[in-house]
Amino acid sequence: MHNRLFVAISTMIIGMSMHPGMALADKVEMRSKPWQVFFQDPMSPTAEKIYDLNVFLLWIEVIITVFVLGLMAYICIRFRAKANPTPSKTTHNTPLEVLWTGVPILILVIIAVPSLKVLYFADKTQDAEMTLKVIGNQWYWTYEYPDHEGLTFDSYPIPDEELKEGQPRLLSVDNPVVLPAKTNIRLLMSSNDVIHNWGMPSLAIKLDTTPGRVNETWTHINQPGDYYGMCSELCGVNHSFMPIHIKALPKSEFNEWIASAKKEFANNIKLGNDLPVRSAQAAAAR
Ligand SMILES: [Cu+2]
Repeated sequence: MHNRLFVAISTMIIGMSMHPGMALADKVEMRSKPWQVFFQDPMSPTAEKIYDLNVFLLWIEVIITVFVLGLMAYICIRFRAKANPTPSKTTHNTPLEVLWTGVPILILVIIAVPSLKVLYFADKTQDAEMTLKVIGNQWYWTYEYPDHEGLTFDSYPIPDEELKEGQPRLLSVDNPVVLPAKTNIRLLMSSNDVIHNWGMPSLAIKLDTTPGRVNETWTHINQPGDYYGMCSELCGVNHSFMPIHIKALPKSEFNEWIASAKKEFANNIKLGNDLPVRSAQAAAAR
């Protein structure tokens, strides 16, 4: 137990002082490890920025906590009753009051500037190379590739008794969503029934899929590999059984996969998508 606690605390301290980023393997597997306390390694530009912002905020918190703790200790010792038999009746001090109003405002402004920068960066990409549409259902995900002739399929969790060697429990699905690595991908999210949330920690994506509206974000997966996430909005009894598995492939392998998936899911292919994305142009061009 102490050992685990030590590992947890040292991971946090290491996490606070360096940017782990780039794992060296050419294929990564991104999911939480037992007793992990800090973030998963950031694997997209947005995730890297959020990770760095979090470390920055953590240091500001450390400085404030140490300062307040020191101040409390100083007050407890310096102004203790024993050493001050007749207490001072001082109440106001204008310069001090200006200072303790001004400094927190300054700290908030210092935090707001990088926060807003990251928020706008994560919001949308100006040059998407492809679009993925994510649709939440009770209780599975539907994926659509409007740029690839409306290729679409459902993604269900694999029950425990059907798991194969190496497939993580409660995270594996029958049809992973396959995406090209090192590509700017526009993500459009919606839902067929209730509000779900497509949460992928290592890419720093956590966006509600809301019935009747389309939410947009984007990603750029730094490395090929397996990325695991979950529905992150309480959506009903099987909420904990709608995992997300992204299989990120090098671009050339992705194109091969698209060709085979078009055959495998031929019966699902939808033309004239219901979203005003490029599929309509693609259908018109045929
Ligand atoms: Cu859900």
